[in-house]
Amino acid sequence: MKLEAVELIRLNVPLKSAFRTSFSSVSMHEVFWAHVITDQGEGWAECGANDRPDYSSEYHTAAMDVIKQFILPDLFAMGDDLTAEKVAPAVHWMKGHRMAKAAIETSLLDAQLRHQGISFAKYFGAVKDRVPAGVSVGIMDSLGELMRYVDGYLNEGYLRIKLKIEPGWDYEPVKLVRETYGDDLLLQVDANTAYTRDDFDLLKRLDEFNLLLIEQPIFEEDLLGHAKLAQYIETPVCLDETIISADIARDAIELGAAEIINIKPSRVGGYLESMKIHDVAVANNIPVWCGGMLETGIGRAANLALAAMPGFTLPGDTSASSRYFETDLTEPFVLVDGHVSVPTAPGIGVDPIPEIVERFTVSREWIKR
Ligand code: NPQ
Ligand code: MG
Repeated sequence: MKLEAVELIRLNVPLKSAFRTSFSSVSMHEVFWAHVITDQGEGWAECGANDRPDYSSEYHTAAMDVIKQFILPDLFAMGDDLTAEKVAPAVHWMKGHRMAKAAIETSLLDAQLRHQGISFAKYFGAVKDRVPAGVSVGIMDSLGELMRYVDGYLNEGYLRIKLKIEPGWDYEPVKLVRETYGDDLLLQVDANTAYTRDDFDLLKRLDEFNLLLIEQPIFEEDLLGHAKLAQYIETPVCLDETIISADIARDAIELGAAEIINIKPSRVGGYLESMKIHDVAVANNIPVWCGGMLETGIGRAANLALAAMPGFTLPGDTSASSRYFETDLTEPFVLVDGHVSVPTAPGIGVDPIPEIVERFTVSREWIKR
């Protein structure tokens, strides 16, 4: 295909309630979309970069700049030879910037598959038409507030609860949720790297609660530290921020640092790399689940297709649109019997709703070949 132009749309979408993790608390989803115009039609993707380099080293204005300055010139230069599968090799020379690369690769994959009449789910080899939904619950100001949210999500039918934790907000909230809802509740925690190698005894206390997993307990570059922790505690160690490629996934598994993997397409450079990580995990009998950022329907749709692949055996963070937003910018994804349906239409299978997009648009910028 030939890339004609790209529109970068900056959006600020208010969250229904503040989302607090060990590294930030946000009330606004500040994000941008890549909208590509090709000779085969249009494509859309949401970039996973936050407004600050807090989850990873990327942030949205930097990702937009690297797209404009380096990624697009390389892709424009490819003329008719461009395909979505050729993006990663073409920009491999560029160190990092995986969320920026993922946004462009995904929007081109969307254009390509819409043109071919193939859904993301079909392209990925999905085996489900709906996926079990978990929900990510932020750090709260009190245990009472936490229980109100957990109760609400369970009443909506979410099949798995993930609690954000940090030193000082870990043992007590986990204990209260476990004791309130019993041993059958699928319960896990996510530290977003908030602990250190000195906290292993603190983390071992959570073994009491039969958690599904503990996600990214320590520094994302500390593979050995996670391997040591996995030996020291019973709770399975799941990695998120650490796993930025299939090669690192393979090494983390071999070292025993990753007993479970959260596959997050924007973090690893896109859905093609995500498929490779899925295959590495399946080959090593490592369960995977689909992680998320705070995606609008444009990002959520693509994640659901990935989560329908056979190796995704644990509920992911593919919550309904209403978990985060009063109004989604596509047809909303809804929770039915604890599951969310996988889009079946070509490409990502959903379209932006123009009048809603307008409402949340901060800026639009065209880059032409
Ligand atoms: C995770 N996602 O699994 C990430 C954390 C995350 C759903 O927990 C702004 C502020 C955007 C905090 C995106 C979930 C964020 C954010 C993702 C935290 O680690
Ligand atoms: Mg995480």
